[in-house]
Amino acid sequence: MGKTIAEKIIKEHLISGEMIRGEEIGLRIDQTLTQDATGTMAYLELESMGIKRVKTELSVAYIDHNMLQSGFRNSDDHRYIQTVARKHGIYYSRPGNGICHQVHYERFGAPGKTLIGSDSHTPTGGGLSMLAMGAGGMDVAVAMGGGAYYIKMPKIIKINLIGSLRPFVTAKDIILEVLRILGVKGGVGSILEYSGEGVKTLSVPERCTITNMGAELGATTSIFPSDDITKEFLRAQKREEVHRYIDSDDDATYDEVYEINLSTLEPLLACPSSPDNVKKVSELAGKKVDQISIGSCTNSSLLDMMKTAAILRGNTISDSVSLGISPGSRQVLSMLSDSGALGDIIEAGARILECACGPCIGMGFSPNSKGVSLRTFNRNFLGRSGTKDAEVYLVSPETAAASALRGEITDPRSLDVDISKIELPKEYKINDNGIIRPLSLDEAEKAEVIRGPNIKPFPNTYPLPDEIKAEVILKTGDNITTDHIMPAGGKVLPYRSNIPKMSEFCFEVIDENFANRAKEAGKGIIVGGSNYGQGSSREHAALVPLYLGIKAVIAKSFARIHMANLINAGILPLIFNNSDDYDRVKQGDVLAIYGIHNSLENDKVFIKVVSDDGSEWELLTRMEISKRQKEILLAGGLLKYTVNKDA
Ligand code: MIC
Ligand code: SF4
Repeated sequence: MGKTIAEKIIKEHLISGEMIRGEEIGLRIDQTLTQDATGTMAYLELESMGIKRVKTELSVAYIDHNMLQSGFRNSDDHRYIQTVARKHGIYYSRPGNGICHQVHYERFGAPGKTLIGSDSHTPTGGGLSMLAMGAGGMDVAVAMGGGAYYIKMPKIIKINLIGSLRPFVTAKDIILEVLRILGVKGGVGSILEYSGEGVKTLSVPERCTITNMGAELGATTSIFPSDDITKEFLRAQKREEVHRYIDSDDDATYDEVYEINLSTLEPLLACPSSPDNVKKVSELAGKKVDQISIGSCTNSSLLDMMKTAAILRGNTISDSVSLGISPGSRQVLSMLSDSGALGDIIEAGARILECACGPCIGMGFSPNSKGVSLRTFNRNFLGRSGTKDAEVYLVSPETAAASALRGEITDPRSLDVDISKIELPKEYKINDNGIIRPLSLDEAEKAEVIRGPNIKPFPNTYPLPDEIKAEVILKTGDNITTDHIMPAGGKVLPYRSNIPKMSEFCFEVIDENFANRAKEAGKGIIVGGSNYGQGSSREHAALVPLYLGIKAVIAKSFARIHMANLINAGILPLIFNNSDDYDRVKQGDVLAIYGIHNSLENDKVFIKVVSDDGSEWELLTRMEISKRQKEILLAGGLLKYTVNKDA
């Protein structure tokens, strides 16, 4: 039987399990990446597992998230990552070299390879036909040590692209259209595979915009074929030798198929505060805008920046807006500068920010109170920008630049400028001196790993008990993101290596007293709605609740990476057997989860619920976890499981 692109790559890397939808499979991982905000934990975990040298073909540690370096904390963390990386055989991309996903597809990605990264937007590499997935730091550490990465064999959804984009309609509008159709839960348990004639009209950076934001569908990953366009991109990056052709077979079968006609698409935007709240730009045209930010791993490629520059050229931005631009990599910035396009952007009145995540993760450039901010990013979750009452819209660079000129949401098709001739360069400027190579084995032996005082040991994990009796400390609604659980931003990010300090901010955006209540109770349970834990891969969203005594999370459904992170931290994830029971459980109820060890046999878990009026009832929940994950829980988390297994 014919195979899809993803099935071909999975087959080549299959270590355990069968390629049957929903079954757990183990994959050999060729490449890993980490970024600094999740990296310190990942490397502490790598060291605790006793891994001396990485066993992957390539591992890279990027510094791109936490770049403010106010005080010693960030700098200490960067120095720790640099020294631990070099000693363990890992490349180190220095601060300023660019955003991990952008640099990775420019300089390291290769068609047909598997990549996991401690960042949920790792699927960006799918634009280069990699099987690239976001994972928790512990899973990345295990993969660096040569261990497999486990996922449930996903469904494969085909997105058939027909026609070609009209001027000022972009790759961002394609992925916003997919989000409009499928929603933020629509990709859960699936890989999205792009095919059709329309694919041939999209360059690698445009494909990467689409695969990047596939993360917002909850998808395991997204992938494009590897074709002549991929080859040409790699040639221009002087890396043609890593190219190979990969496409689906004609008789490949898909679980679902959607068709998008590129010729009829219009500029779109995602309204506050969810990436699937998609409308046409024309519907909101004229709305006053306070701030505009162009960048992030979704839209910071040279192509995005050149188009932005062409729209801004010879103009001045509106008095009422502040425009910030963060090129995705040093290669992009340097080429913008060489071509003169950077001058056009500066002359128009934009602020040039660092080649880093910056405003996307709330590291500065927060909007004013109740401000309207247009961002070319991938997430507009509540509070993520750093201003809780701001209205954040997600748009293409073209829409952003047009709106910056007028000071209001503007359909770029109304501009009197032609940007259709802007193309990718025939040769990129290659200078890899922002990447520091690992030490040789001999040198590594003697090299010291330098740790600053900000790095605190991570919390203790506990073997799964047979009974848990605890209060519901928090009940949340649907679609709770990891930004709700463990906010990021300039205030909290410096403590990513310090779980006790981070715990003060847990759930702060929706419930300021959560951390205190949890600490007072000593142990607790969280009840969530559907798609609990969507968004980032940050394992802090599990490690901090663990530190605060959370023993179990009961939800209608979980996001993939977060559920794995809970298990890796030794927290029991349970699913309501009947979603209506969610309404009956109240915050403050005391739950007795009993017979847990026996429940591991049949996956049914019974809970006695005692409400504050003294009434009692029985709640049925279930586990949707593999045999291996049960063993991880019994061992007290992935770290202990791995160390015990290798002992
Ligand atoms: C994000 O976009 O939310 C982040 C910040 O890149 C996270 C990683 C993190 O929390 O450090 C992600 O997407 O996984
Ligand atoms: Fe960085 Fe934003 Fe991309 Fe996350 S989504 S990796 S914060 S640019």
